[in-house]
Amino acid sequence: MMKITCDFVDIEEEIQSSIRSLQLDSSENIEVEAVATPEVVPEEVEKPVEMEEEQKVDTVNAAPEEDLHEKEDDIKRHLNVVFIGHVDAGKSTIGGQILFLSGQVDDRTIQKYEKEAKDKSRESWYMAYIMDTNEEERAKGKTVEVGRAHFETESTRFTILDAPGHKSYVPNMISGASQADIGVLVISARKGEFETGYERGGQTREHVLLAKTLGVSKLLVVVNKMDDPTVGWSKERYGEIESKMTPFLKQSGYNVKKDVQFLPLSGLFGVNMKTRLGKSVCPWWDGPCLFDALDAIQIPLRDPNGLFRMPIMDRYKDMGTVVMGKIESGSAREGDSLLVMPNKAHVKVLAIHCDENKVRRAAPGENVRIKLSGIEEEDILSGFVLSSIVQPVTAVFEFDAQLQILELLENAIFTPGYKAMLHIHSIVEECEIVKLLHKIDPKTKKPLKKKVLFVKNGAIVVCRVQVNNLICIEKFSDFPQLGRFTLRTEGKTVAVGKVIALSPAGGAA
Ligand SMILES: Nc1nc2c(ncn2[C@@H]2O[C@H](COP(=O)(O)OP(=O)(O)OP(=O)(O)O)[C@@H](O)[C@H]2O)c(=O)[nH]1
Ligand SMILES: [Mg+2]
Repeated sequence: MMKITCDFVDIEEEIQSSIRSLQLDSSENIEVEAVATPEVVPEEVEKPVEMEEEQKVDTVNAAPEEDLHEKEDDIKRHLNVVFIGHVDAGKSTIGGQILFLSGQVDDRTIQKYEKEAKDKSRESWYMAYIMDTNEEERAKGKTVEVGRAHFETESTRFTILDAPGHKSYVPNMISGASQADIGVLVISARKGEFETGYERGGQTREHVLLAKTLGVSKLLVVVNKMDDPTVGWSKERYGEIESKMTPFLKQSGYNVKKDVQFLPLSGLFGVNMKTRLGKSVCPWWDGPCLFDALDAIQIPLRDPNGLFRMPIMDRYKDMGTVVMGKIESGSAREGDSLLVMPNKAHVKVLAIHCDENKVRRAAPGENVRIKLSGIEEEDILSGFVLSSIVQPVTAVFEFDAQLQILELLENAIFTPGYKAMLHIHSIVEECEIVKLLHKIDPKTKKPLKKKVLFVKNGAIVVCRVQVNNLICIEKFSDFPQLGRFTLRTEGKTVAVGKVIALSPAGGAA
């Protein structure tokens, strides 16, 4: 039987430490208004996990061995990379520069953007305009919606997800991070900017914590704006940022030696991006450039023969019904019969698109568009799951979860009756905590016998969660990508958790 591996072994341990550090700044008031993201909502993440889970063999969707080998030979690996970090750190600029350096944007377009940026008194934003495509984003110089683009290195096809850094758009950032395999954490080295990003009110910490929780297993920490006059490619400034970030990354659950790599960069001028830094610019840097570092990142292979699961992020009509999302488990092929859950609609796969290319098959981890027959677009909502017919995804109104409380709003008490927004794969749904079952000792990880009436910040608690609409989720131990979630209240992430038991609608718990 195939095994998959994943690194979300011990959520409580990982999160515990990150919380401690977040609590250092307990006054860090991360206010976030929920931004209307009706269609593009958090999706879950493919995950490399150290925990070994047995995957059930999907007899309906399992592709013949030779078929999939043939596929592995003929295409490059694919990785989704999310750009995260505090507002104005340079995420969109780096994204735009990547597209420019990979030949996808020509000089004339850049000149057009330079003019447009100048007209808006945002001269230095022209590179960001490649990623920030809507009027509001360009006028304010802030990403709102997660930007999406593609590029290739020697070994890998990358989908870039350019997340917004502004605190108002954290739900969109969650959406981007939850689709990603790896992250590029962008930090501005400019005097004062690193400090505001890192310290209270900054999004650097919240983004790191969310990324880890959402399954972003590897991070490249890009120290950007090294060209800035306040920095001048200073080794000391770079070292200061690395030494301040390292303990925090450790506390957030990242294995800094194995999973994190730092590198200096100038996104605006494209330095240390496609080619290595010249000694004349920066004599002290011996490491790789961004493209090489991205190319070298290894994440565990996914099992293409697992049960099929694809949370639906969006859908539209295009001479048929097309659904968009990331395949979290199994593979899809033209002609497959699948189920749209929870409405149990039998559908057939008519066509599959990866990026702009039509493909016959798509493997786990791919972001795809799938054309279906047997269902109308209006019968699908984002958050529905395209699933194998054999052992389809579970639809529930209620589930048990192990929760790590991060930081509740002031005066809030976490008791039965507590309401929050549940973000789990592409679902955003109001939920209520209906029962606190027991607490878990953070040290021994053992359940505590004492009856629990309420819990405080930092507690680990097993509780029952209820939602008003049927949702399709899985136990974390079966499909980590469909079983890990965040709870948010008034725009603030208050808890992270994993699903440990499901009460299937209409069935026994
Ligand atoms: N000097 C210098 N400025 C940079 C660099 N990268 C980005 N900037 C500037 O930083 C500002 C913000 O850049 P963006 O790319 O919009 O930043 P962002 O991280 O995408 O910001 P949000 O989307 O709002 O979170 C712009 O004025 C950029 O020109 C760099 O490497 N050097
Ligand atoms: Mg941006």
